[in-house]
Amino acid sequence: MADKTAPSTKVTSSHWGAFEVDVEGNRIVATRPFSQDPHPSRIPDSLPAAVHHRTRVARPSIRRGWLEARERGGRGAQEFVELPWDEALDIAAAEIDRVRHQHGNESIFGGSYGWGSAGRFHHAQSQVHRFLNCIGGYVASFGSYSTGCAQSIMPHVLGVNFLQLLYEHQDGWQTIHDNTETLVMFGGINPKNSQVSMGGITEHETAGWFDRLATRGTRCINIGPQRTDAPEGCEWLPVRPGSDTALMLALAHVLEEEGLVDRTFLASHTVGYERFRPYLLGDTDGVPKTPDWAAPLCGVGADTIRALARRMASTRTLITVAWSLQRAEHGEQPYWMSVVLAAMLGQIGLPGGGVGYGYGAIGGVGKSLLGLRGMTFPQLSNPVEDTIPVARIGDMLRNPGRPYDFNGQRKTYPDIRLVYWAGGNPYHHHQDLNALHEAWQRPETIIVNEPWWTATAKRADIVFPATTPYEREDIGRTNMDDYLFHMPRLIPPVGQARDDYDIFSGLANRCGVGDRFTEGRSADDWIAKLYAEYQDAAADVGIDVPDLDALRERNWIKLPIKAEGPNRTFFAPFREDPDAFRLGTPSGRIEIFSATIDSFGYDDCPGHPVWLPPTEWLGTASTAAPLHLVSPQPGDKLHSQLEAALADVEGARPETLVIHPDDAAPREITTGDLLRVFNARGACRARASVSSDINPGVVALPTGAWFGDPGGNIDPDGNPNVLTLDVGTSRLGQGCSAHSALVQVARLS
Ligand SMILES: Nc1nc2c(c(=O)[nH]1)N[C@H]1C(S)=C(S)[C@@H](COP(=O)(O)OP(=O)(O)OC[C@H]3O[C@@H](n4cnc5c(=O)[nH]c(N)nc54)[C@H](O)[C@@H]3O)O[C@H]1N2
Ligand SMILES: Nc1nc2c(c(=O)[nH]1)N[C@H]1C(S)=C(S)[C@@H](COP(=O)(O)OP(=O)(O)OC[C@H]3O[C@@H](n4cnc5c(=O)[nH]c(N)nc54)[C@H](O)[C@@H]3O)O[C@H]1N2
Ligand SMILES: [Mo]
Repeated sequence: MADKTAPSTKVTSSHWGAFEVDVEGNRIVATRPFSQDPHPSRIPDSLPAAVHHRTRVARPSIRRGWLEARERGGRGAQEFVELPWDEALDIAAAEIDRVRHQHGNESIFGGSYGWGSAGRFHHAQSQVHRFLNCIGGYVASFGSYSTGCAQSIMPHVLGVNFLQLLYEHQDGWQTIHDNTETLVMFGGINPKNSQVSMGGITEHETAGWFDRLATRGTRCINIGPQRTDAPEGCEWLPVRPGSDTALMLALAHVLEEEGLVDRTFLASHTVGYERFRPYLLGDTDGVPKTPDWAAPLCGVGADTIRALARRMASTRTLITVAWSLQRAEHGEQPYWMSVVLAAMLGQIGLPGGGVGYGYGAIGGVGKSLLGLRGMTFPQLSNPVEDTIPVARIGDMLRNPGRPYDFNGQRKTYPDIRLVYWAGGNPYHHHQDLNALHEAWQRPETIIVNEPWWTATAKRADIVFPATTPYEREDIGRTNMDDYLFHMPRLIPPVGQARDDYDIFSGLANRCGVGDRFTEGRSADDWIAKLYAEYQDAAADVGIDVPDLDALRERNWIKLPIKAEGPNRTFFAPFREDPDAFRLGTPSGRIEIFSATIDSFGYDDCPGHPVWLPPTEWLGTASTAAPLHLVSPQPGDKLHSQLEAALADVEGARPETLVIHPDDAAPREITTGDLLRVFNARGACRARASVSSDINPGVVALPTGAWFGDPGGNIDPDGNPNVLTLDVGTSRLGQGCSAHSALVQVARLS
């Protein structure tokens, strides 16, 4: 095969979009925006420095205490010994064999959550899962930190697979533009977040659509704790975090009170309103959910609530809900209640009406493309059936054998002896990191494949250095983007890094399953095979894609898979004929009351949506922890990726915490001050940005700073997950509750 080291400038793809890369010798020296992108992301600016950063893992490394005495304690506190590849692979394979033979594959956790990097073949999750399946399976995880709670509740309510609804079936931006008069955005729609989309996003469109909505006169209302959650020009209705369900109930109450409920739609397309209505009116609990009831809970005036409800009933209204609302304790409730509110308005199934989720969360939502599948490295099947809800990893490690509830099932946490992680950073993504760190000491062995010495790599026993996408050839494509990329190998592997595929091939050979894992193919062979299958699948739907050599030559192509003009509203057929187009719920209708959920008997998620205050929110604020911390996604990177380079920039660390002037003044805090942010779970440093773009009582500290010091000390760079609460959203969803946390802030003198 021809030399795959590319000439000096090539385009590659990433989760934050395509970009041009300049290479000199063996180094990436600069990145530039891709010509076809109207709103390119600046995230790749820090990429050259990150790829060649001193924090790259240079060689296979084993923690000294583990290597010498199989000590478990000391993770994160001990030095590593560098070993030659063959020796390190021998040791890791022998340990994997020991654990699976002594304790069974049920004792191996391979959930390995995380975004890793774009590129279809070198997809770290697929690689690790395939390897573990070849050796007899592993405990997997269900759902995501992004939408785990919604993935559990929404099938009960709407009878759809939530991810399919999100990515393939929601109204496209053109449909919204043409039809929606009022866009009611719970949690905003943030172009900062829509920079990113899993698998890639080439033309960043969200900001451009907001310009067009403004020209058209669409009223866009951002309901949430931060003005900056929506583009400039949108109205801002500040609400207290965690209170959206109360606000939605009050909007629903106004509809009832003022005769604005679409009873015909409720009768023909929903079940259970008669069970919900007495709760709404207060007949069941003596508390009518009026605007006056909700006002002190959510911080929005009763008159404003009334006016908004009337506006929603009298115009074509699309309610959108950010994923952040369900990344919080009782996150099931605002999601369920948003459907009930939309059903009461009777616009579900009308173009630009009803309810939608995650517009802006990632850039691919609302693109309306013909889903063209393919290019998936087969993971094979997992002989171990046990899975955990993804965000319950801390509980799992802490409590082997403990029973727990999940979406109607009574389950038991497995007894995990070995953890294998590739393509994720739990010390970035998990909540209550000090507690995680204690639980993390329990397994006998932790193996991590990582390009960088992240907090997770530093707390592993065996670390294999992985290549980044710029060091290997791959194909970039996703169902949510209309471009196809050849991702060239731009530079040779940094240090002794190897592709995940090579690492797992090496382990598979040693564990006696080499042929099963590789099927006799090299990475090149796999890419050629998967690409050929993709080409065939495209041809089946009449789309011509060039062969692999031609794609290599062209670097990228635009695919003709974008719907021109408005798309067909997914619920339109159901709206027109609910008997012919039944939903996948037990009743075939939208379930305002769910007999299934009711039968679970969960007090934290009963049979219809209810107001359940979170354990930690402004309603339970104390002098020790008076402020609500939201920890949104960072604007300058993807999660913790590229942090190595960003943290080097003078003054960039610790991370910036946004605080309202009313909260800053009594603490004598001004912009630029160094802060201590703390609660009973931990503490981190942050740098103050005093701004009235945030609600009083709320502070925002983005995720993504690498976790520094374990134990009770202060995290130096500002990782909010030392402060967040590690509880499931409820027994139903068991999702991540990152956005429900109370903290105190003080100036660090
Ligand atoms: N407080 C709080 N916490 C949150 C959230 C929140 O809103 N608030 N959001 C949550 C959400 S929605 C998410 S999705 C998670 C994200 O959490 P993660 O997905 O775990 O975060 P990343 O930093 O993207 O981790 C990916 C890791 O993969 C590594 N990597 C990249 N390419 C490769 C490769 O080819 N091979 C290997 N082996 N490794 C590779 C990167 O270096 C990086 O360390 O965070 C969650 N945590
Ligand atoms: N640049 C960049 N973009 C990203 C990512 C990234 O790391 N960097 N990560 C991607 C991933 S994995 C995901 S899952 C998505 C996440 O997309 P989202 O879940 O939408 O994102 P967040 O940033 O967690 O939250 C958005 C806003 O919700 C508000 N909010 C928090 N709690 C509440 C509440 O109770 N009520 C209301 N009304 N508002 C609230 C906060 O002010 C916050 O800024 O973003 C994706 N986009
Ligand atoms: Mo996410």
